[in-house]
Amino acid sequence: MSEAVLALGSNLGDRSANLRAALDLLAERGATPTRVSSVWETPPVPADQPCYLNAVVAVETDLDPEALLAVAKEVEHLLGRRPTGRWRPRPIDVDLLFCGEAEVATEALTVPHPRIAERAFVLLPLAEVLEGLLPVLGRSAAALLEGLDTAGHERTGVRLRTGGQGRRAR
Ligand code: A4P
Ligand code: MG
Repeated sequence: MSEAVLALGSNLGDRSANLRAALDLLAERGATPTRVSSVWETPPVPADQPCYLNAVVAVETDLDPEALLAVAKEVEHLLGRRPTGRWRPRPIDVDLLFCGEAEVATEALTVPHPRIAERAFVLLPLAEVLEGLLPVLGRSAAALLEGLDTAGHERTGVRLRTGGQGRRAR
């Protein structure tokens, strides 16, 4: 078993239900959530689309990075995501931030995710799940956040739970 860290984002449909359903579907497919961040409401990048709910989840898994990417894409498809182009609105986005200390650079997959350091919507929830130095990058999420614009990023009251009971709020 190793730990992977995933970023979830939703800006279409019932956004909090989409995040909860993603946790359940990941658990059913061998990526078991162990720690989950707050749910953050974040300004969209680029700005011409609805606001996002973002969260970060640590999972325990036996899946290798390529298999975990396949699971992430399957979960996106099951929750209604269809190809609309990069950075366009979606019911759910599941990105692999870290897979243990692995570094992957293929056409299909880059791990760690290449835009972690420039995305406040990733770093704010990530700082809640990984408090110390980040794998491979060797800096903390809090340190990477310094200098980034976090205006408009707010913790919501939405709660996600680990343990496959994510469909209902506590
Ligand atoms: N791919 C390569 N590496 C990875 C990885 N580590 N994790 C490939 C996931 N996928 C990875 O993905 C395009 C291709 O990237 C996949 O086929 C996979 O083989 P995608 O999900 O269609 O593209 P995307 O999500 O639109 O872009 P990207 O680059 O994955 O994510 P970004 O840069 O994070 O942008 N604004 C707010 N507020 N909140 C958001 O969550 N998300 C994006 C996505 C833009 N703006 C946002 C948010
Ligand atoms: Mg993505």
